[in-house]
Amino acid sequence: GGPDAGSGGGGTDDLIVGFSQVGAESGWRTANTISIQGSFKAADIELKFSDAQGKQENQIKAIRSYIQQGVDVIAFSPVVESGWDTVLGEAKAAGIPVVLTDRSVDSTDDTLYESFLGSDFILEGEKAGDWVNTEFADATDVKVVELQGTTGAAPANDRAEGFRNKVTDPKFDIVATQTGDFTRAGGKQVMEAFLKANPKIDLVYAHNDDMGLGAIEAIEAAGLVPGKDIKIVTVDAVKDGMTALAAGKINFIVECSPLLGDQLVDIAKKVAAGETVEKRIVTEETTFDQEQAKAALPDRKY
Ligand code: GYE
Repeated sequence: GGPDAGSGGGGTDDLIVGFSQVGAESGWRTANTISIQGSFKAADIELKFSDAQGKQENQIKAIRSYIQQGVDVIAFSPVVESGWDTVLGEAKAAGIPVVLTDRSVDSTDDTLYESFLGSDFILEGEKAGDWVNTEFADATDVKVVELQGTTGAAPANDRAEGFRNKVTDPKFDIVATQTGDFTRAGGKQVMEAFLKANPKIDLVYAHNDDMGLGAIEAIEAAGLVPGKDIKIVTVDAVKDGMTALAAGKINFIVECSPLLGDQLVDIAKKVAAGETVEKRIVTEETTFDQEQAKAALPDRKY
């Protein structure tokens, strides 16, 4: 319905959007879910929401069920980058526009989706790397361990790549790298193993705050002081991460914003109306050192 269609004539209130979320692995994810659900509610648009519990097969099932139900728009945050062409082809054949939210897919056919809304994860890894270069400017031998995100996920692949784009000086030695699945428990467990296997660790690069927080527990349990004996740089800047940064246990955080809800509503309305949208919409983000975290913390909403 156009402007004169009257109520019930195909306005926003008739739209139905299906969203498949990754899971509830981190503070970031929880904030992202709250943002998306809140924004659709505020816009009075029906949102069908499903939690894939970290499994691609569950997301594929959810997308197929949204196609079957004939929703107007499908949005999802892909658990991993690969393996989406078939199901996205099915959505396309059904004439349902798809919006990638937060994470991307590695499909070479970009007609399979309308837009990708989310952060530049390579840039985030590069920002972490820039900080490392400055922080260790005078050091000669720096042993680094890396806690990677979920294997095959865009932010894990890209944050690893961005970091390596910058941390190129041969004085840096990435002695261990392993996935902690973006969870606090995973970060703790992997860090415990790293500490046992490596007599000297100078720096932890964790792909998200939660794994960094888990690493802090492991470091303290080993009788070492996080932020001093072992420095820590993470990505996200959720409240628990910022609290640890302000307390001196983390040294630097690269922000990744989970507040994608309002932009997603806007994109969903446009693609449902057949309007073209930007193929790539990048989230704006900053970085925080310990003093900046202290200043930002009182107003931090998530
Ligand atoms: O950094 C991490 C979450 O895809 C950007 O997923 C997101 C990442 C975020 O589990 O905490």
